[in-house]
Amino acid sequence: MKTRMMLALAVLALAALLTAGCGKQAVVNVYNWGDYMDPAVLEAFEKETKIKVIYDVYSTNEELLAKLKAGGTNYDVVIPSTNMLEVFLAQDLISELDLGKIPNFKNLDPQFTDLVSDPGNKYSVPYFWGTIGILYNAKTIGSDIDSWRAMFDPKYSGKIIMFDSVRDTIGVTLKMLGYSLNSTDPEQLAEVERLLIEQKELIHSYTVDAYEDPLLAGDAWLSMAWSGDAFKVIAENPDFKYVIPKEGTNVWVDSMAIPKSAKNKDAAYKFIDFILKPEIGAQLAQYLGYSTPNKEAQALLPEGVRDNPVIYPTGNVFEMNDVQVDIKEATELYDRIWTEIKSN
Ligand code: N2P
Repeated sequence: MKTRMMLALAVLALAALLTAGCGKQAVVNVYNWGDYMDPAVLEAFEKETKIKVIYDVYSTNEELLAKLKAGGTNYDVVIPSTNMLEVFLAQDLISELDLGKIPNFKNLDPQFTDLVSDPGNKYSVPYFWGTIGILYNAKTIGSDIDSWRAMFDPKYSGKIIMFDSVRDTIGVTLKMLGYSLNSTDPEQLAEVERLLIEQKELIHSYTVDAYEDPLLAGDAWLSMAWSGDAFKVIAENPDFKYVIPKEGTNVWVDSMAIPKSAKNKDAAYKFIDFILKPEIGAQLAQYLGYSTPNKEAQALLPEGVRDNPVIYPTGNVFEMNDVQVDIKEATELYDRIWTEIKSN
C-alpha cells in the first residue's frame, strides 16, 4: 500500500515537472517606483504579448541601488532617475541597449533623449519626468507660497512634510540657499545640515509615499511633493495648490534600463517598447499625472492635462531648475549628514 502511494506521488511529481518545463510562461520582472504604473497597462501588455509581468516597487533611488547591488533579484527592467542611472553605469550594472529592438523610441521628444546622464541613449529610455515642489492647502494657509522658506516657517509648526530622501531634501534646501542641487561643497552642506536639524521640531513627518492622506485629512498643510501626486491631490481637493518655488527645484527624468543581471532581456525589450506606444504612454500619463517625455503620447492627451501647468510647466523647465547628477565621492558626506539629521 505504502509503495503504491509513493509510486503514485512520484508519477504526480514527474507530471508536474514536465508541464512546468514544457509550458513555461515567458515572464518579465519589472522593478519600479511606488504609485508609478497603471495596473491596466500591465494587463494589456500581458494580453498582447502573453508575457507575465512580475511587478515590484521601491520608494527611492537608494533603495533600488541597494536591491540591485545585493543581487539575487534578477530584475529585467528598472527605472532609476538620471543621477542613479549614472551611479549604475559607473558600477557597470546596466546592459547596453539595442535601440533597433525599441522601434517606439522614435516617439520620444528630443528634449528628453540624449541627456548628459546617457548620451545617445545607449543604456536607457525615458519613462516619465516631473518636478518636486510644494503642495499646500491654500485655503487653510490663507496665502500663496512661493519659496522653500515656507517649509522652515515656525507658523506652520507640526504641519510640514519633508521627503524621506537624502538627495531630494538636501537638494531643495541647497536650492533655497541659492546653491546648486548637486553641490558637494562641505560648507554649503554644513549650512543645509544645520537648517534641516533646526527644522526637525516643525516637521509633521518625513515620507515619500504617504503625504497625500495627512494633507487631505488636514493633519499636514504643506508638503514636498512630486508633481504627479500633486496633480492627483488637487483633482481630489481644489483647495490645494502646487508651486515650484522661485529658488528652483529638481527636475527629474526617470528612465527604463535593463540590468546586466536580467534573465529575460527579450521580454524586457518588449516591455519597454510597449510603454513607448503613443496610446499606452497617454493612458499612463493620464493615470499617473506625471509628465510624459513621449511627444506622440502627449498629443493624445485631453486639454486640461496636456496643458496643465502642474504637469507641463511653461517655459524651459531646465533653465531655472537643476537635474540631479551623480555626486560621486560626496555621496558619503551626504549620507553622513542625512544620518545626522534623521537621528538628531
Ligand atoms: C511616484 C514616483 C515618483 C518618481 N511615487 C520620482 N522620480
